[in-house]
Amino acid sequence: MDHAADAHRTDLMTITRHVLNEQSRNPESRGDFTILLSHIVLGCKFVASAVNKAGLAQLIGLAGETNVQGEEQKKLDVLSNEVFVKALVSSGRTCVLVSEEDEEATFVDPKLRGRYCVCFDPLDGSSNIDCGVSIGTIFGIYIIKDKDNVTLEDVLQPGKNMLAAGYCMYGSSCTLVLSTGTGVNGFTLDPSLGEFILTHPDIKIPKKGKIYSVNEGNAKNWDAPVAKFVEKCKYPKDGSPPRSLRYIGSMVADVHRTLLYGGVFLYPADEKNPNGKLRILYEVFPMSFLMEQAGGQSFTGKERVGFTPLHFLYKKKSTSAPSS
Ligand code: AHM
Ligand code: MG
Repeated sequence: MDHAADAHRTDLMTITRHVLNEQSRNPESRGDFTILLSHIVLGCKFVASAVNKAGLAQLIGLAGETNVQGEEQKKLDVLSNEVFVKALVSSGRTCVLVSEEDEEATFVDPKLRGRYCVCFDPLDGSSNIDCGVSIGTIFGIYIIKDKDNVTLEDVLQPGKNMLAAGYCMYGSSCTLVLSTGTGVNGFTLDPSLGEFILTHPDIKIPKKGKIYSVNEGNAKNWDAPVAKFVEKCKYPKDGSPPRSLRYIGSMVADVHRTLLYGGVFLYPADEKNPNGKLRILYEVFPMSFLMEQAGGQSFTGKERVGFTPLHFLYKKKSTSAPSS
């Protein structure tokens, strides 16, 4: 038996240990964030396991379909949403949740409320679910000033106010990438331990990248500056070699590759989607937070993403949370 190797494995930096270490540097910390994160991690493990079994368990396909036993099937994204909502509510650390799967925000029962607002896409990359291509969960976390009087206005904060963000990619390995505002770290799920282990400490996006990533099928609807930029990627005029095109169509996977290999990922606004296709609260803000924390940049085309005001999402009639 290789005792040296075993001893090495007992010194693994798990995600919980990592967050506890970060927490111990802040004397005011009460451990709430660590508890919240452990519930997010549980959700990710649950979804990772469901994604792995999807083909076998016939979890793929349309919601509402029945399986051979006559049981109603839940589509993976519906199941993932339920998993995260339950995990986040039961953490006792959230007061409001915004999910891509739910039309309305979920205001947590006053008895179970904590200080955090979590905006998330439980399973992004829906077009890739049924063919086994990488998909992922994206989340962004805000702190709410007054948890007992939380309203929708509290949720519609610009990305620069975000406290932490991350994603979990369910691909050839399951990788959770997290930033709490002091850099970006990547953790890979060790299935034999059931733990996320720090495998990518302090991720920095390479200064130069050779890849551009965009759905070029939309090119006919792009505006002139976007079309010109992509043209330059393919036909550079400065003598540099053309860039390679890589596009998965799962934002988590495309952003993950961009973080590790460098380059640019874009989903430009076009005639069909004047505000772009990606959802700002639970897709664009968290990913931009991570990009900037890794030394990269993120723009809407007009300004830094984190400074985008959310007035266009704000309906005058604000919905109040039920209070205690
Ligand atoms: P979804 O939330 O319905 O899964 O859509 C979001 C996804 C992103 O992951 C990805 O970047 C984009 O949609 C791909 O869109 P398209 O298929 O138009 O290229
Ligand atoms: Mg999505």
